[in-house]
Amino acid sequence: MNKLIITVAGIGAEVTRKENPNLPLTPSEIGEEVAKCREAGASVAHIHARDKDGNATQAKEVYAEIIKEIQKRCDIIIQVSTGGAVGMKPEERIAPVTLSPEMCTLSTGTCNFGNDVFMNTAPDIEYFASEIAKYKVMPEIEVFDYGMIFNAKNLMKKNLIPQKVNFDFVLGVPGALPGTPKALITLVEELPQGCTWTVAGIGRYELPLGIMAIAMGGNVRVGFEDNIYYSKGVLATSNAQLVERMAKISKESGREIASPDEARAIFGIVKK
Ligand code: KMH
Ligand code: ZN
Repeated sequence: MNKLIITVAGIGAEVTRKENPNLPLTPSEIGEEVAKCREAGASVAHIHARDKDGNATQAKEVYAEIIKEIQKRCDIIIQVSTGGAVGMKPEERIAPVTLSPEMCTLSTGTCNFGNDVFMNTAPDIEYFASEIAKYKVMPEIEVFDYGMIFNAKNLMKKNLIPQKVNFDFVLGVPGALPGTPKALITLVEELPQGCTWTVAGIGRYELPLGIMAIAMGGNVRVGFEDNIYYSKGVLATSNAQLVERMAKISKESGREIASPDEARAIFGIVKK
């Protein structure tokens, strides 16, 4: 079994400080928080950006500032979001990819997202894939619903994405796949050969699905984008607290934690 790769998704596009006052929002807050998560065991940082009012933005300049604040503190793999927030246009969402970070996300289908719709039409997905390839960024495939893994396989057949990628199974978004063991196992059974996977359990599913992934040889994503609680009714004091718990469970189970360079080797990323 490979060492465990922990991704921290510490910002998100939807969560607010009203929901968890410990949410990092500015580039320097994000830089500090990500560095603490790196110390706690994270090797990938999934990044969203916020404007001065705390609203989601895909502005290249804000992402550039965040990347600078992270890189001056640590060597974590930076994975920018191309999902942005619901309602954003593809041309807006792709902006951070033009900074050529090491990784970015690529959602391969449309799904309900609470009361909203997270739109990813087939032409838009191909547009994202071609821009991601143009800027030599390693995509991570975000799967919220069952059909999305088959859409990703079709992109592979068309050589629009690499044959070896990491899949992130995002389970428990209201309106998409549930956060059940059955849903996770069903997706893992469809994983293309040579690919790796991560699970991002939403809300109360974060911990049990993370423990499953540790046991099954997958990887884990935690953080305020997915879950703001440490336990039922108790807010997490930081993203690092959530990372630290996963790292501890994994080590106690006999599975070591991958450093960013070890995660680069597992994902086939050449350090930039
Ligand atoms: N904010 C969600 C609608 C991604 O980062 O690639 C989409 C999202 C996916 O967060
Ligand atoms: Zn995201």
